[in-house]
Amino acid sequence: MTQLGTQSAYLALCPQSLPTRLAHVVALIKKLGEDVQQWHVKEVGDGNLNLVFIVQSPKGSVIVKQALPYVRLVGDSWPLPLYRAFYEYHALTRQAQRDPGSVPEIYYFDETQALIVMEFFTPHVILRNKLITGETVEGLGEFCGKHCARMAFRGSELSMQSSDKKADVALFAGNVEIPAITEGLVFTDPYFEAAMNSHTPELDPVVAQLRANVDLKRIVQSMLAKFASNTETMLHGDLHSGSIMSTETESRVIDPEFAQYGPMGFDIGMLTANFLMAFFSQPGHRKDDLVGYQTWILSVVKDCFVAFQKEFRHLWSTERTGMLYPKTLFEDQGHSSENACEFVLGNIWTDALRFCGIEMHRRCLSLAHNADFESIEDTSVRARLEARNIEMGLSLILNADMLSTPQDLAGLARKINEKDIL
Ligand code: SR1
Ligand code: MG
Repeated sequence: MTQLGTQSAYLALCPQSLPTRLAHVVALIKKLGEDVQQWHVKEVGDGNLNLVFIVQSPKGSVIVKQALPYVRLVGDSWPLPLYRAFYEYHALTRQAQRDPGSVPEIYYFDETQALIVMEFFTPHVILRNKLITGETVEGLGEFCGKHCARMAFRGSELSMQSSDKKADVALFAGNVEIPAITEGLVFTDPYFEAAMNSHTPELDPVVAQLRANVDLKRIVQSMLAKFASNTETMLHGDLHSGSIMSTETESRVIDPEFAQYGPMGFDIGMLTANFLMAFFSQPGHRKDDLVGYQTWILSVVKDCFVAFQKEFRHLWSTERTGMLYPKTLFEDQGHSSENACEFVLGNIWTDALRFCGIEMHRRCLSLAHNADFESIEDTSVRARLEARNIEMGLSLILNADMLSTPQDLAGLARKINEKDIL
């Protein structure tokens, strides 16, 4: 599938050059037809890093995603390796095996051009936009929870043969700069005055108090150590509501270019943070049915964890073929492994809550804020809602082990949502 050696040097595409430059690609011709005059190209990349083109013809449509050699959000003062497309390609193939149908099908990959041609999900839209406009998605929590459980379990040595898993860890270990973005922007920068940080000005007192909390910094650094050194499964690495596309009834996961091997609680924790940020930001977006919509978002959070735990237990009993907690040591000795499974799930839960709290902080304090808060124009309203979000994050990081169930988590969010912090 790769065209290594047959392509000229990397050159960024543009809507005008794309049809001619990709006219030779058989996979595209199959999808769009060979008359490139009929290919309509639109650049739609609204993320922080890449070019994303929708290419449509009367015959069909595809997405062409191409990495840029720098961070798009910042510009060429922040170079970024093109090799992230290689890792995204490998992550997509593994996701497709581990949770079939959950991610776009790949039609073509060109390593030199750092581009992937893949399935265009339509009429799906980016979930974050739906959450801002107040739309519901049937089965969202269940889909997300199941997906995270399948990825966590099937990418680990609970399931994989150690030789395969270790080879995969080695492959993904070549990706240094992308995890470094997360290590800096997510785990470190929010907690001091880093150069690229920004926050809503009215939040100053809240931010000063947060940055003075040494216990908080210690715990967050311990989570960074886990993120950087615990390679128990392959992560999506950037699973937020901008990495999910949904219709009213179905959801899909996109954009795993931050994939790396890491701790099982990371993806579900990051995603939960994005649901909670949608929850806390709602008063900035609507008055009608505010409570009803916030209640729905919390039901998604609960459904997601419940589905994660259910699916994980199911995989534990049906697909535990790796070297971890082997049946030879439990069932074959007449010993139940249920307690062991609950122990593993308990660790994932507390890790997830802490990762969740950290993500809630970074999206208000570091680089790359999210539209949930950022699109609230009145900064005094925005700051009031962000202050609740920051307090929830703090509470999760400091007290993760005091929350036992998804209901406890939802209860805490409801309580903090009623507080006037600013
Ligand atoms: C410089 S990249 C900033 C953010 O965009 C990506 O989507 C990740 O969330 C990253 O942290
Ligand atoms: Mg992304």
